[in-house]
Parts: sequence; structure tokens; C-alpha cells
Amino acid sequence: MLKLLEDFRSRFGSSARIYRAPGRVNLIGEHTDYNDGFVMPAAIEFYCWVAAAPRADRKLVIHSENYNETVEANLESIVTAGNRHWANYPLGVAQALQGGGKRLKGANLLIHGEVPLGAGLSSSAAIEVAVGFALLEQSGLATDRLELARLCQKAENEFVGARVGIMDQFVSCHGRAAHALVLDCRSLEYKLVKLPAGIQLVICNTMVKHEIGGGEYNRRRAECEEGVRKLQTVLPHIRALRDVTIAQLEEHRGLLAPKVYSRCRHVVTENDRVQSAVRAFESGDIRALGPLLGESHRSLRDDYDVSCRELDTMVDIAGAQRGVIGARMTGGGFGGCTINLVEAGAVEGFKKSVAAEYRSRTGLQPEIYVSPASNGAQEVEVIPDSGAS
Ligand code: GAF
Repeated sequence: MLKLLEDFRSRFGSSARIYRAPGRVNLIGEHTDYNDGFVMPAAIEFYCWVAAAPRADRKLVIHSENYNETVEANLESIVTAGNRHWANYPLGVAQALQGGGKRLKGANLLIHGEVPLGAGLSSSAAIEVAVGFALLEQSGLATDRLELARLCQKAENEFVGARVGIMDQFVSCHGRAAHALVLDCRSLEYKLVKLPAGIQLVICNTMVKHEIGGGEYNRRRAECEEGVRKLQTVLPHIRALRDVTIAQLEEHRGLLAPKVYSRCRHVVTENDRVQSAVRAFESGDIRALGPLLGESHRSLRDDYDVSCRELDTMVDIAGAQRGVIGARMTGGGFGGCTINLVEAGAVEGFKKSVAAEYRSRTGLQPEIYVSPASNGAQEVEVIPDSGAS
């Protein structure tokens, strides 16, 4: 990250401190976070990096290396940078932090994101959390990670306009090397699950992102909310799909439109699968994860309807490879990536044959990443003589 410091000096004429926050891959528990349910993500070793130094005034000057563009804002009155503009993420976070009572100081920020964009690996949470962490530290304010995750989610909900759940921001703040998190998205209590040493997380990028994604995401949320409203007429105690059992859903199926029933069935069964996956990790029964990941994918494909041909093809190819414990789509869907649990000794062969077969079946060249689970947001000390890059 010496390069980021050098770039900062030539752009802003001063030294800087460096912060980073990771993207994530979700092992299981998809589209459950905004239903008060359970998720099992891990932070990955792809980060958004932020170099930051204070300013004497109350301005933010933010340069993105990825977009080669600078945006300025006045902390007294932050306004949107325009529809779908990258700067809405950092600006929204500044706004949310101040709205949460944090008096921020002016700062120069240089941002370098290495989480692949639009791949479902949460480049947006990474930039939000990295900027939020940097702004708090630069302003001399204590960083409460739970509060930071909540405010970053608020920024994305209200400033960017995407009704995402808390999973991505939470794991970008709380990730732990070599572990996945099991998060209860209602209480926001979590525990760490150690990932077995002989298993690697292999992420296959289909290299497609279908445009319908954003609108469909909000539509799925609305369908879940409709399911809850209808079920509340007979189950008044429920607050979210998290509170519904599969037996209750089947009993009251007649109250729901067929599509809404399917959406609810995905969420209810997916929450159960997360619990089964926790037991499999904790008891060391890693093989049990295979069927759970497979069922999760089919449920997302058939009941929740958020997969696509490329994701299905990638999962299908992976399932036939040697040393694969399990495979499924990961993240919001409509393209993006799959997560594959692969025995360490089989990873090189897996990468080669999956890439070749995916290319021949789709005409697309996939990217395949192998990432250990990483730590959440932190300041990074750069020691000039260490050869750190
Ligand atoms: C996206 C959202 F940002 C998350 O909150 C979550 O809902 C996920 O899709 C689906 O599990 O990443």
C-alpha cells in the first residue's frame, strides 16, 4: 500500500493514514438478513483501501482511483452526487455518521477498491465501512463496530436507495481471519465458526450481472413483507419470516399467493439450513455441508427466483469436480459469484477444469478467486522499508 501513500502525497501534498475494510462471501443464509433471520458470511482478502488525512475546514475531498474522479462535499450540507454515482457511498456514510451524532472533521480521502465491482462480493459495504472507519478515526471519535455497521446500512438504504439488510456491513466490520460469522440478524448477536484447515473458500465469478437485480431485490423484500402481513392474520405473534416454522407455513399456505408462498418457503427453509450448517461445522461433519449448499442453491433458483443460467451452470460444473464439498450461488443473485468449499489439495485442478468447462458452455471467461477468511475493518500500518505492497 506504499503506492496508495505515494499517490496520496502527490495528489494532496501530505502523508496519510491507511484504513481498509473487506468484501465478503456468504457461505449460507441468503436473503434471510432482511427477514430477521440467520446468515453465515466470511470476510475475504479483497479490500477497499482508504488513505486519509485531516483538513482544516469542514470539507471532504474524495478521489476514487477506480473511477479517476474527485468529488467535494461540505460536511454542513451533504448532497447526492447523482443517480448511481460511486461517491454516494462515501457521502452517504458521512451523512449517516453525522446524523448519528458524530461530529466529523474535514478530510482528504483517496480510495482504492479491489473488491470486484458488481460481482456480489459486497464492494459497496467495503467502501462504506472503510470510509466510515477512516472518518471516525480521523475525527478522533471512538469506533463502535456495531454502530458503524448499522450506520453504513442506513447510508445504503437511505442515501444510495438500496434496501439491503445488515449482513454485508456487519461482516465487513466484524470479520475474523479463518472464521465465518453466524449472525442473528434480529438480535445482531454473532458467534464465530472456525473454518476447517483443509478446506478452502473458492469463489467463481460468472462475469455477468443482470440489470434486473436492483429492482428485483426490492420486490423480493416486498413479497416477504406481504407474506408476513397475511400470516399475521392467523399468527399474530410473528414479526418477520424468522418467526414462522415450515409446519405453520404449510398449514396456512392457502392464505398466500403462490409466488409469495414460494418466497416465504425459501426464507423459512434457508434459516433452518443455516442452523444445520452451524451444527455441521461445529461437529466437524464437513460432508454434511454439501447437501445443505445444494438445497440452498435450488431453493434460491426455484423458490426465490434470484439465480440465472450462468450461476446454475457454474454450480452444476462445480458439483462434478473432485474434492468439492459443496457449491451454491452467493450474494443477492442475478449473476455474480458462486461459493465453493473445496479440499485444499483439489483447488488447482478445480480452477482449471471449472474455468475450461464454464468457458465452453457459456462462451465467458470466468474469474476464480481463492481467499482465506479475513479480519474486518482496520487501520493498516505501512512501514516504508518493509517492502510492503
Ligand atoms: C445483498 C444484500 F446487500 C444483503 O443485505 C443480503 O440481503 C444479500 O444480498 C442476500 O443474502 O448482498
